[in-house]
Amino acid sequence: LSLDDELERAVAQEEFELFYQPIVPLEARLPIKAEALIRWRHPVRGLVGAHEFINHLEDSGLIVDLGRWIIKEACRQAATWPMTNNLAPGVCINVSARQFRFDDLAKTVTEALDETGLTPERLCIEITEKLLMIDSERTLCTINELKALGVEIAIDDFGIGYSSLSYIRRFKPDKLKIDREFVMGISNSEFDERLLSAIIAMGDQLRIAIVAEGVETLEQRDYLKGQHCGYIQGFFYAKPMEESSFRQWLIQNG
Ligand code: G
Ligand code: G
Ligand code: MN
Ligand code: NA
Repeated sequence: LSLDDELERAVAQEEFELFYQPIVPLEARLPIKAEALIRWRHPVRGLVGAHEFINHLEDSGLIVDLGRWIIKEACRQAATWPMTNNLAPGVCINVSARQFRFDDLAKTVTEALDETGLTPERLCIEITEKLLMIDSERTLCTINELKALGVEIAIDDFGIGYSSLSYIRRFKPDKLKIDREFVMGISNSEFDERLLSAIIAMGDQLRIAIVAEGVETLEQRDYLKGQHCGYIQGFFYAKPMEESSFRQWLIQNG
């Protein structure tokens, strides 16, 4: 069986599940968030990471139907998470170009919120800069519909590849997720540190929350905290984990 055939079978057999990685605020008055990351429980190969199949799901178009399931499943699970610090945790969902093009995302999201009772400000949709480059008229329209629902928009992998300030100007995201590549410069490159600090200052001026990704060390965490970065995500706090473990994590770390 080819990978594409296997994936089609896997969608039919519902072999996918969502893992969650904490996104931790560096200020107490902000809620904890979690990024939903898809995993494939393969009957023989075991747990398979998204990087091994996400492009195939995109190219074959399977991501459209599965994407609707991802949005509903993430909202359904997030709606049941316990409060931490009297704040309700939020959930961030990756959405790919094909979903923007071939699904009515505003409708899918509206249904998911209605069915699960999750309030819109607890949901964040992550998009990549690459998506913003293509089909930009339609993308802008969908993003504005999502914003009108009260859902947050984040630009993922910010800074690598396709960054342009015109995207920030045009799409006015609520959040920027700075790619790990920049975080890795902390303690190694003074230039990279200044660049990070400049991005954080820009976010502050524009009222755009900054999330630093791929934070692995105490030095990185401390630097980002010192610069008043809004949120950090990475192995320093936790790896992506199954939903029941994330629920435990919330209770222990909230
Ligand atoms: O979790 P992992 O490191 O395997 O993720 C690899 C890539 O797959 C990341 O770029 C991530 O954004 C993407 N990805 C993970 N889960 C999802 C998902 O549910 N939907 C989409 N569209 N992409 C995802
Ligand atoms: O492209 P995107 O940012 O959506 O990819 C998220 C993926 O990055 C997660 O699936 C996770 O496996 C990976 N990731 C998260 N935190 C870390 C980290 O601290 N270090 C490394 N190397 N990878 C990370
Ligand atoms: Mn992401
Ligand atoms: Na990213």
